[in-house]
Amino acid sequence: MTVDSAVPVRGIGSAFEPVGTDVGDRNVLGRVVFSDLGVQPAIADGVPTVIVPMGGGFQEVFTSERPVRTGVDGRLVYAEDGERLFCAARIDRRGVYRDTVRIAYDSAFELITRLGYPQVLRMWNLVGGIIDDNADGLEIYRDFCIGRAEAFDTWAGRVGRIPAATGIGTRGQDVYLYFLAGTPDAEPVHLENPHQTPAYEYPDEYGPKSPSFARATYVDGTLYVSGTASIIGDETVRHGDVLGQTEVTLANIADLIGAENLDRHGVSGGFTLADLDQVKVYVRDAADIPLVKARCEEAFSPDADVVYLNVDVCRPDLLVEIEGIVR
Ligand code: 3EB
Repeated sequence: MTVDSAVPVRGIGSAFEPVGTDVGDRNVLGRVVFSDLGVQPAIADGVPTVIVPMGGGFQEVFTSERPVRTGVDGRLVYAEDGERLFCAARIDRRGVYRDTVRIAYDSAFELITRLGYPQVLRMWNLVGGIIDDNADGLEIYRDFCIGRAEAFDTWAGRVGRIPAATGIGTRGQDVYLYFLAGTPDAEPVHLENPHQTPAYEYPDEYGPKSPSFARATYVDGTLYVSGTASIIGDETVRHGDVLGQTEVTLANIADLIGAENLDRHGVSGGFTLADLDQVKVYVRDAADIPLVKARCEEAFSPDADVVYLNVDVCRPDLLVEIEGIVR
């Protein structure tokens, strides 16, 4: 695990580092601490800080080359550098999430448009009890997706298009949301995977409203790879086979970030799994982690930051999900 963040010439740097690593003289836009208990996002040591109940024992920091200004707006905490912004919120545990999720997303979109960062670049949605039922007997992930989709519908044309995201379980309750945004000139390119149905077009057998995310977003010379799972078309494949699911997931990412797919989206270059960094591997069953880890270590660079988190994935039949960043 490295403590020096890779900061691109423009855009947002990010790194995994030990919990409590000093901010030092870095310009930190945000800090996400992967811990045992979650805490309402707040400004701590001058930095928007979210503590999420996912285990892990590391922190993810987002940095800028420019001075940052932090703020609190209602339940949102944020920091901005004039070009890019980090924002976080928590939605407390409740019987039904849709209205509160919509309101949280509405508040976030209102904030970023008011501050001049309407381009949404990368979002993380950490959903406690993700595959449990809500008070109405609807799966909490599906409940969550309704509110999120309603907010994106409301703001269509005023905020940028739906970006890369992660939707994943936690070890707690509550929903944590954090995201990166940019000024109008950011020009993100949102990518799809030809082997996977776009999530926003999933049929309603997976829920009343389709999930709102792209498979990856390319911006500032950085490729943000969404949480990726063992899904071909819209169907989970390799049921009950964690190694098989890991294989399909890695193949999905390889196809997504390879030259052929980037070219299809007008992005030059092409990457392999060995180029992936700041990788999070989410594994449903703790006992599967050694097996998944052994396969991932073959695929990823020995220099990559890779963490393994034991949490539920957004479909009961998904055993593993993987995200990362390529610079
Ligand atoms: C999938 O491909 C797996 O709802 O934000 C991956 C990434 C998944 C993001 C989200 C869900 C989300 O459908 C699940």
